[in-house]
Amino acid sequence: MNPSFLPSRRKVLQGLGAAAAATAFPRYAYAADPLKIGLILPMTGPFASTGRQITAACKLYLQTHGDSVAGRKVELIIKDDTGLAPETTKRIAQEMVVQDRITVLAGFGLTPLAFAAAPVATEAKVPMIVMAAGTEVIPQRSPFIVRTGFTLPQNTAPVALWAAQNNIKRVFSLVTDYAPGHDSEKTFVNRFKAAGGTIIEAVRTPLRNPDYAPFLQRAKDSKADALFVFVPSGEGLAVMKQFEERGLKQTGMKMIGPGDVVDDDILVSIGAPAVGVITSMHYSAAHDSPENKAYVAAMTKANPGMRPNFHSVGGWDGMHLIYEAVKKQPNGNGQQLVEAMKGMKWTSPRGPMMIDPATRDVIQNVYLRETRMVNGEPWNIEFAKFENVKPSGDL
Ligand code: VNL
Repeated sequence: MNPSFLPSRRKVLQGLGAAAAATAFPRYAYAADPLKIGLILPMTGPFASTGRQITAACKLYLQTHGDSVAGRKVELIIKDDTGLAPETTKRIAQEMVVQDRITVLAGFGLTPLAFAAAPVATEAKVPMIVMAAGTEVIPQRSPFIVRTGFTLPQNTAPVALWAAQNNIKRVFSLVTDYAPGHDSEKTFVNRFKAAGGTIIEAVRTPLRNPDYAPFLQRAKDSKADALFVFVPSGEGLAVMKQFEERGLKQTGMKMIGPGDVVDDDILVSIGAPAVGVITSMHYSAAHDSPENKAYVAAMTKANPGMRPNFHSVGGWDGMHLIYEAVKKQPNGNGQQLVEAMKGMKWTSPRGPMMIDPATRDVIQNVYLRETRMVNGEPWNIEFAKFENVKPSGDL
């Protein structure tokens, strides 16, 4: 064919207009239509562990549940957005809609990336499964978003209550300066104060190239009872290193927060300094259930040296949600698939979870954990449970 008959790549990518035009024509799905899942994740850069974990979990789901569902062949298309470039995430989402004609968009390692892709899902009318990013407001950005990960208020509220009830009176707070950090800080500060606690200082560190040393020195000088920390997955190693090097633990200061700072992906690398950290989180690789034992064994077998973390279950359960929605609506369009997802309930490796039909967000148990050495390795050992915690963190 004469190449001049082909629309130029540039024209196709002119943006949302092109995406909308491509989907303005009805697309009839036949039983043989492949189920194409477009995974957009940070596979390189500072948040590559999130991409690696979610990719591993999605591939494992395919291996264990088969690469076809309701007669449709499942195809995973994985693209790297590097983690820090929302424009790249948006462009990839557009390409996946227009060129790859994906059925579902999925992945989304960080909040700004999920925000960037949301209008593409809305325009193209394709479900967008948020597997990692945790800012509460995300599902409000598109009626096609469904979340299988967690929210920061959900994972922060329990540890605020624990601190207030465990003789912690004065807290120094440190969060990463972007939407999920703000969510976490707000939840902690409001709930801890309401329970009688005092916040000495609340500092925010940049998302790009953070240097935690000066902040941890300030935390040490503050003589707080505890240091509250939220940093996104992957950053915990640097924070724990400074906490250790500056001798904060030796002063008797407790580290508390949502569980991102003691992420299972890096916990073994952190080692002994993590012992004694108290966190609240929806998933621990040490969660004691038959589903989780099977999951951890299979993930470790398929990915030697990798311990599955909380982002991995966002991927695993995202695949489950897609498979189950397609079983209910084998040839469903985007809207029908989202409808099928609403209210769905199942037992994940993390424990019971459901998709709240009103918010399209996840309702799940959140556990209090203490990092302890077990057989020479640190694990986040759950010691209390809050059931069916809402995305708002209301307990
Ligand atoms: C986000 C929140 C990302 C928590 C994370 O890891 C995390 C986010 C990359 O919403 O950007 O642990």
